[in-house]
Amino acid sequence: MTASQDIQLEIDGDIAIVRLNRAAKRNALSDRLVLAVRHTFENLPDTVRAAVLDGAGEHFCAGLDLSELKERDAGAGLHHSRMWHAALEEVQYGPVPVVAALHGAVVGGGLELAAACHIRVADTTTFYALPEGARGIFVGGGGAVRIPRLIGAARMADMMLTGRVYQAEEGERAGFAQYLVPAGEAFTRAVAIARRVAENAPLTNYALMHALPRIAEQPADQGFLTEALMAAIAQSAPEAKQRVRDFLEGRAAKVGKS
Ligand code: 1HE
Repeated sequence: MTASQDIQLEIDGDIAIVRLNRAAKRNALSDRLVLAVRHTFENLPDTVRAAVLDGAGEHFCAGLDLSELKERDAGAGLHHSRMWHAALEEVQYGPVPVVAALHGAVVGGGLELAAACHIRVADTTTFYALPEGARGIFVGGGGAVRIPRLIGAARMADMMLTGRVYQAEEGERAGFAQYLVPAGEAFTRAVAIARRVAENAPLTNYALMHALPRIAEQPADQGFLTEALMAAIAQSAPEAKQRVRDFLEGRAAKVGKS
């Protein structure tokens, strides 16, 4: 199934595989590709329970398509950034959890896109950078909000001020990725993780995507109440009750013994 010229969409059971497909340009994010990302996540079939986001070729994504970087007045620049925000919101707060399969360059807007995903699996070829500093621009795809939440504002500022590049191992320790795998194995591992995520009760996945990041931003007092409301809704679903019964009656896997 093809979503657009620049994106490949494949539905494999209840998993969607979304692949940036501009390998010749290192998957640089043209406006057309950013809009295709938005359209793809907005229109995933109802049967999909988790997604994998991959990049064709040796690099996940080289960031903003610099050939389209034009001089914009302040208003046009604002709208361009907001267009990216709307697309990446669709990844973060779309219908299903998204597992990014990272390899090679994860830079600039490519890192902003990866940061909008819920789980990042990086292979040992992965490197992370924010060349915006060197290009005389700033992040505009939500990176200033999402990247400090992964690695802290101090590390992000250092990357942009000095051009520092994080290699895969160091990047995993810093918090860019939750998983580090051997070269060439990010996609296979991301699919396996997506399949595991797809087995969860839909309301649990909804809570993790939509409630958890908001609770984490709330003052504790409000967070406790939001957590209680979400917990009450999740446990009241028939599927949750069945899953607890399955455990109590010996039908469900024990922790650590799946
Ligand atoms: C591109 C882009 C791009 C490659 N826009 N065309 N991002 C950057 O500053 C990163 C710029 N890219 C690179 O540093 C390198 O290309 C890579 C390290 C990612 C890969 O290197 P390599 O040797 O594998 O590929 P290459 O030979 O540099 O690139 C192959 C082609 O892709 C070449 O085009 P060709 O027509 O000469 O074959 C490159 O020009 C093209 N290409 N990257 C346009 N980014 C919401 S705001 C976000 C702001 C940002 O993201 S700023 C950071 C931009």
